[in-house]
Amino acid sequence: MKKQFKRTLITTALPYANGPVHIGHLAGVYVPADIYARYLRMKGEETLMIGGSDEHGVPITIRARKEGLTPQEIVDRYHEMIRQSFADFGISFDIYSRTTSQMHYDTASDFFRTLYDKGAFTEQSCEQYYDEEAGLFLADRYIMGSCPHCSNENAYGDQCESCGSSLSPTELINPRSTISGSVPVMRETSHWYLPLDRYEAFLREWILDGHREWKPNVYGQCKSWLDTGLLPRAVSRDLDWGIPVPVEGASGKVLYVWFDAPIGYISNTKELRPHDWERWWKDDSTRLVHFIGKDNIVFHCIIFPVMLKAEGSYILPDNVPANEFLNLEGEKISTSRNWAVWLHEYLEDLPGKQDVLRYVLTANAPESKDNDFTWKDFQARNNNELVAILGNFVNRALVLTAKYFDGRVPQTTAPAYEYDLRTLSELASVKAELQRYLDTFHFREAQKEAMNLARIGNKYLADSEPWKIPADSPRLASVMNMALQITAALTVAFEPFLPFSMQKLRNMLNLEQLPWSRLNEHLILLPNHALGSPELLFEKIDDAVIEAQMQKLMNTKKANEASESKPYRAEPISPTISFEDFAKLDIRSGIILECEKVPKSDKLLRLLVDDGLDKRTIVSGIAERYDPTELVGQQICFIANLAPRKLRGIMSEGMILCAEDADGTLSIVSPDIKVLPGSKVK
Ligand code: B3M
Ligand code: ZN
Repeated sequence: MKKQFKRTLITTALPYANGPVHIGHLAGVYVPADIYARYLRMKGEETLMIGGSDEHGVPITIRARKEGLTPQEIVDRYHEMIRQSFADFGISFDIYSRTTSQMHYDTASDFFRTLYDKGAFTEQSCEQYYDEEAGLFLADRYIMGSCPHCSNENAYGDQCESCGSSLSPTELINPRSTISGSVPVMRETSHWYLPLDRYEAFLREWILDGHREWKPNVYGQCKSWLDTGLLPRAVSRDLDWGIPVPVEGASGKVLYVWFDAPIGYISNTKELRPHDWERWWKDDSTRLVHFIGKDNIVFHCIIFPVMLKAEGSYILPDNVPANEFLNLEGEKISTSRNWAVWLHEYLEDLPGKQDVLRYVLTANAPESKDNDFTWKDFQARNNNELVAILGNFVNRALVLTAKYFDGRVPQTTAPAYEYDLRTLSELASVKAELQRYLDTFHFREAQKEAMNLARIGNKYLADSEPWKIPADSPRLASVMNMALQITAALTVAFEPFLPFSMQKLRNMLNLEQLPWSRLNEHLILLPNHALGSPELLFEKIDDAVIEAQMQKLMNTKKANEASESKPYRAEPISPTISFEDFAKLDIRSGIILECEKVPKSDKLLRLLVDDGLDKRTIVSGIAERYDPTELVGQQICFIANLAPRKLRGIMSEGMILCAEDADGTLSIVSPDIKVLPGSKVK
């Protein structure tokens, strides 16, 4: 027996607030969730869509350290940016909050405490890397060393980005702390664990027997986790950013980010509905649906449900329609390599085109396998589908009505031709199909069905050829009436997918937003109803626009190749010297008085330098970098007591100091303010 639900609680993965959001986020989670939420609301079903930023976790602390900011400053910046991007793209959250809210701190702490008091955790001690210089335990990401598989010297404690292997910090060869650079030591610590292994039987029954309807990719991943066997998972960390473990003697420990983040769904519901949040979380007539990407499946299908089950009073997810990944021009989207289309940049470059992106992302949604976004396809879908099919139909319907009926809906008469009847029956089947696809999270098929409605409209105009019918014929009125009813139906069918454009279309029709149930009515618009003025719903996107976007990606690629082909390693440090050794060097500042190229040499310049006591000649190999004339008057540093030596027949009395870049580029080391020539450099 299928359960009867009274309401739906939709949650969307909480993006980490350590960077802006890109098309992959939108395609995988937020657009599908938004389509679904809008659809349910249109059906009049009680629905909440919950979102928020995930503001804990190590990547945020790393970003903060890199930028010299506090983690709070980082999350404040990106939370706001992400929230704005979602709002700009019409993602219709009922709430978009954050995991640094007081409500969340309280909710997550209480949740932990309840499980703790119930004895749901085990406590285990383990050895972990500790940075003695910085005085803290190191999260996996804070440890670097050589990869045991490919000997990349900059592998992280959890992963080698060069060969892709996942690692544990103890596997690294020559580990070093990225915080102090020191060699970490093993130190004992203890953590609380959620004993997932004890829930295997429950999970098998609940998922493998009870939820065979889950998407094959989701069901399959769960099955493979369960078949491999589950291990206890640590739910605390030694870290100074996060929610403190609310237990005595746990100072310096915070909740593991994957423990607190999903509780964020509960906290945010509470923040939105302080008085009846329990109805949404603890009443089994509520249907809980998690929208996520495939890398989050284990957390939403196994770990969070175990937490909820252990607590005892919560419902479990009814479905977790996780998506695969979206690639960009054939390559994996990568934040660190800047291989992405960032939502805020998209809107700067293509203002007002939110719906075009929503459309293309849904048309290519990575529902059952990884999929690819390309700018060429983006252009083609805009020009050949949105403009040529949907926009064209709507435009013809409205322009012809404006022309022949003064912008008023004409009277209809009974269907007269075979194609009138066929069109009516096709309209009815569109609604049934559309609904079937939406109910089962097949959004790309659903959107295709909506587009079919516009195709039916175009076909109808091609069959009936209104432009050939005499203006005063009742047949023309009837044909245009049908075309307008299809246009009105489109505002319903496309509303979940293209909310901005449908608002625009409703304005053209002078129509309010209709409930889903009216989709297959043939008389949405009453005769004589006055329409608004027709406008273009979509516009063609030119090659130049697409080329500019491709160029942007090419530039990224070039920059990446340049930095990746030469993985930079500074030269090893020379053997240690004593202070006495150092003091033997007499380094001075000087000013270049004269400068010329050494004949028959590409590299050498002859410099005449004021050393504060006298003038001296120095020969230096910087001719490839500096033009002799630009150096006159330049301050330099030089070794003043180096034994003179002959270079190309010129006696050089010292050596000037230069920094040499990895590619051999030299640059003169110079005091950053004017100093007297002969000043000691130490
Ligand atoms: N922030 C991971 C991610 O963005 C994580 C999701 C949390 S959902 C509770 O992929
Ligand atoms: Zn490796």
